[in-house]
Parts: sequence; C-alpha cells; structure tokens
Amino acid sequence: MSHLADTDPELARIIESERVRQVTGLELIASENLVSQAVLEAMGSIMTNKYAEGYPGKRYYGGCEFHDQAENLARDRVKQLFGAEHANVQPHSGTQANMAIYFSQMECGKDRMMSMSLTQGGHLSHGSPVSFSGRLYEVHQYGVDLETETLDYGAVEEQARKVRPKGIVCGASAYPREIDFSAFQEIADGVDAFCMADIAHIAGLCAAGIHPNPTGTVDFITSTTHKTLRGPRGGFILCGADMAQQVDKAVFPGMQGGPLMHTIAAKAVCFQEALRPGYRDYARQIVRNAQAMAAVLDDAGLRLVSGGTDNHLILIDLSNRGITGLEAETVLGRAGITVNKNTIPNENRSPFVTSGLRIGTPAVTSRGMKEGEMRRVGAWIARVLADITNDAVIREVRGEVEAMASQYPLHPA
Ligand code: DSN
Repeated sequence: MSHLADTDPELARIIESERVRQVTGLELIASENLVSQAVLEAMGSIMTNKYAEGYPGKRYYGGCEFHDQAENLARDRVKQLFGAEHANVQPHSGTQANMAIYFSQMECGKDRMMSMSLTQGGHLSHGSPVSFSGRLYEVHQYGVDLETETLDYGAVEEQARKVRPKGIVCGASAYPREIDFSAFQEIADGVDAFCMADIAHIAGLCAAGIHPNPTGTVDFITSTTHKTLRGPRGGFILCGADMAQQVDKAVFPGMQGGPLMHTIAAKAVCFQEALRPGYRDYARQIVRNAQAMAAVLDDAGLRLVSGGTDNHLILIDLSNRGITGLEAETVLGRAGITVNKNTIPNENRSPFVTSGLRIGTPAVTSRGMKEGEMRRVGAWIARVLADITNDAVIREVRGEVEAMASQYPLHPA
C-alpha cells in the first residue's frame, strides 16, 4: 500500500484503521467473510483498466483476448464447482443477479411472484415494497410456521395454488435451517411457475456439499460470491443450457454495461480456491462453529429462533431479555464483536431497532478459529448481553476479544 500512502495519506490512514479493526475484532456478520491475498491481488489488478462489454468471443471492444480468458476461467470453474451447465459471472451483485432472472422471466407491471418475507428471513430484492422487485411485480410473500419457525412447505404450496405466480423465489438471508429446494421446485412445477433459488448466504456450503446443492433441481440459481463462498463482492447466475441466452441477454445488455473485469478475475480465483479439497473442511467447520456457539448461547438462556442452526448463522430472539437488536448490536460492537440486528418471525419492532440479533461464523472460521474459540465467543456474547449497562464487563470482554483475535491471521491460507 506504499503508493497509496504517498499519494493519498488521508485514505491510507482510513484503510489502515479498518485493517486494525478487522484484525483486533471478531467479525460475526453472517453475510461477511475474509478473502485470501490471491483474491485481493486479482481484485486490485490492472484488469480494472479495460472495457469488455459483451461476452467472451463477442465483445464490443478490441483488446479483450485476456479478459476473454479470465471470464472463461471464472465461468468454467463455477460450473465445475456446482455442476451447472451454464454460468453468468457478470452480475455486479446478488441483487443484480436476481434482477436478471426476474427481467428474463417476468413482465414488469403484470406478473406475480412469490418469495419469503424480509422480516421472516427473506431479502430486500425478493419483493420488498422498498426494492425495485416489489415495485415492478405483484409480490405475495410466505413466511415460516410461527410455532416451529421453519418453512412450512404445505403452506407455501397452498399459497402458490391460490396466487398462481409466474415465479417462486426461495433462499434467505436470515434462515438458520436447511432449505428443501426440491420441495420448492415441485411446488413451482405444480403451478407452472419457474423456481429461483437465491443461495447467496449458503453458496459455499452448497458447493462443498454441506448443504444440498440446488443445481439440477431448480430452474435458476443466483448468488453472491463474497459470503460463505469467500470471494470478492459480486454475483453470479447458474442455469441450464436452454436458458443461457435469455439469462445472458438480461444481464448484458439488459441491465448492465461493462463487466467489472478485476472482480471477475477475483471470482475466478475464489472458485479455484473453493474447488480445492481443503475447502470442504472449511465449509464443514463453519457449521460446526455455528453449532458450538449456538449451544453456549442456548445454555446461557438466550432464545434461538427455530432452536438452533443447520448452517452458518444463528438468529437470537432478544424479546424476553428486555433489550432490542439495536442495543445488542451496539453494546457488542463496543466489546469488539461485530454482529447485526435482525428482524425475527413475529417481529413487532422496526427494522432499524428489531428484536433479534444475527450471528454468523464464516469470517472467524476463515481465520482458523474452531469450536473451542466459538465457545469462548459465545460466553462473551452471553456475558455482555446479561447486563448491557455494565461498562466494566464490556471493557474486560473487549480486552479478551482483542487478545484472542490478534493471534489469528486475517487472510485464509
Ligand atoms: N445484506 C446481505 C445480508 O446481510 O444478508 C444480503 O444481501
């Protein structure tokens, strides 16, 4: 970073402060991760210098021969990783990957879709009224069964028969349990709808076979690359060869211009890393770590939504503790533990306050932490939340967090 320090010391200082924050703290935001040095190098490379509108072999600019090679590498690797027939690695984000499927399959202002409600675990881009998706389509949302706090496939099917949607979206950003993709596709088939699985959160687990992989089961898969998959921030789409042209046209020229080729190069690196045998151990450890921490939180009397976790995240219902998600997020932040407030099923507070807290283990697992460390982290969280006004405890936990975190590298090997 020596050039940056010379030319823009102000920004260099900001980045250095962020580096120290990441090294000395514990990143437990379920949608975040830490990339390898190799991913960072590709991301920060001269691949950013080029326009490459179009696709490999069919660009609108000259000089794209190496960009074709990089994009083909990314496409081939992600197809191999998930066993897919076709991949588009150009979406700038998961939301844009979702948008491409909607635009390729549904008519704006006319078609109906079904998806999981945001407050019960879904995502903004799945039809929230404040997102383009909720403004352009007639959206009908399903949630979880309020007793079990898990998906009720019978209820989704019944709703689909009534709504007769053009498309059914499954996948979530705050759902700690396994998702039955075959059940969703069957429900969609029954009403002649397409089924799209947004696997952004669990992509790394699906790639490693720790969570069922929806490839070959659902019509379309969308994802980000930067969550459990541990790559640069970005999106991608997988589908059958028969849908390739429609999907590619929807991404470019339909909704994006020039692809971010430095990001696509970094996606290629991420996919190669996920294809290595050690990645499966990493993905398995993410889940073991979440389950180890969940057990400690549960023992400490914190109520876990759905009773536990099958994946990388834990959702805590704080409503019986008399504190909000916002208060918990703030106090844990002071203790060096970064988490996010989150709505829970049966939520009665605003999304800026919430009654829940979402905790995830992908980033700390990337640093090499295992069940023993997770039990310590769970105990620290429980201790801070037991009395959020106790400054002495917050200071003490912060010291212990910093001492432990500083022993683990920021970049996965
Ligand atoms: N905002 C992301 C999350 O935190 O789950 C999803 O896009």
